[in-house]
Amino acid sequence: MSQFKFSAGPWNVHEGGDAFGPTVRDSIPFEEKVKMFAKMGLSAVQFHDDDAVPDMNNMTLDEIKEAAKKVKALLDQYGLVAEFVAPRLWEDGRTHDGGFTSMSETDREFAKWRSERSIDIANELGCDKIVLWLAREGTLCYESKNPVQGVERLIEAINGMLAYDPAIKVLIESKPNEPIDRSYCPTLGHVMAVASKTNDPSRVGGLLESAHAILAGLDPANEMAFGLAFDKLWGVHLNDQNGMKYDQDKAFGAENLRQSFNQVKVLIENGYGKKGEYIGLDVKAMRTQKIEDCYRHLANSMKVVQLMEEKVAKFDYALQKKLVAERNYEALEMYVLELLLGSK
Ligand code: GLO
Ligand code: MG
Repeated sequence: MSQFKFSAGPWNVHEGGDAFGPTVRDSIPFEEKVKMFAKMGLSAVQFHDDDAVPDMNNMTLDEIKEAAKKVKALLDQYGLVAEFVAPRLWEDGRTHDGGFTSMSETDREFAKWRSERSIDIANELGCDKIVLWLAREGTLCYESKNPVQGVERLIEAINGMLAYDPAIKVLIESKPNEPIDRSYCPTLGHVMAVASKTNDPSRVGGLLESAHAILAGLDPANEMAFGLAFDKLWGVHLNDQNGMKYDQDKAFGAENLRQSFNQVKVLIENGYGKKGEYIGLDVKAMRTQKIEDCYRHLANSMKVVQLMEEKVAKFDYALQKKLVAERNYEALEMYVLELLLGSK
């Protein structure tokens, strides 16, 4: 049994299409996924606004709320809750150049509209967290935007959301690149800085995804620690990533067990989860995977978290203290490796 509660999004069970080839698995209806999430022991579902209300651009506010209510009833039926809602600001024609930082005023208006509707949807789903994965907020062509104005526009957009709903919390999910080349919020440090400049910093925090830290050349556990030090790590997306290449969303621990151990360790040591935070899994099955095994990456990730929890419970803090006093870090490192390899 894990001490954590887990969440995942419907996009984590996907059809396997990539930039170079079509889908390889049939789509699974949303309700089927939710049912399976509950069966697997997940506690919450993460949503993009249009995962909850697919045709929202063509609906009135009342229609959007009505549709979201139905999704809430479905969650209730399976004993699940919504963790967050994220406005999808990267697919629509009006977000080609980013939403909040687009050079077009009409596009920025659309982004504002979508984020306010995301808040309405979150309220209907009974959650108070909005996640901003700023997919296209940055530049493909450096000279196309004024980078200072870009950051200011981002802060202005967040201020708008905070003013729209006095209870909502905004979590920025840092990512250095992909699909954008130069992102305005590449690391959790940037997220903390942006949060501090908003009108209500107490309601703006961060979500750290392991792969995004690795893409920035950083250690995910250290990025989490940075957010924890500010009391602003309000969400995580555990997964794994083989180096600084395209975003892979591999099962947690599949590439780097020591880094995975240290992520679980820093979360446990700092009481992550005690205020209701979830371990979000932002993992994708490999394209090779057949449909009958397309939830396996989620189950494997949960299992690795649990196995790492056991390793953390076994961690010999007295030995660590002694070896640190001796400055014998070779011995400490070897101890960690042996712990992970099962010989300690
Ligand atoms: C992509 C992101 C993405 C977000 C999701 C929620 O790189 O990790 O999956 O987490 O859209 O905002
Ligand atoms: Mg993510």
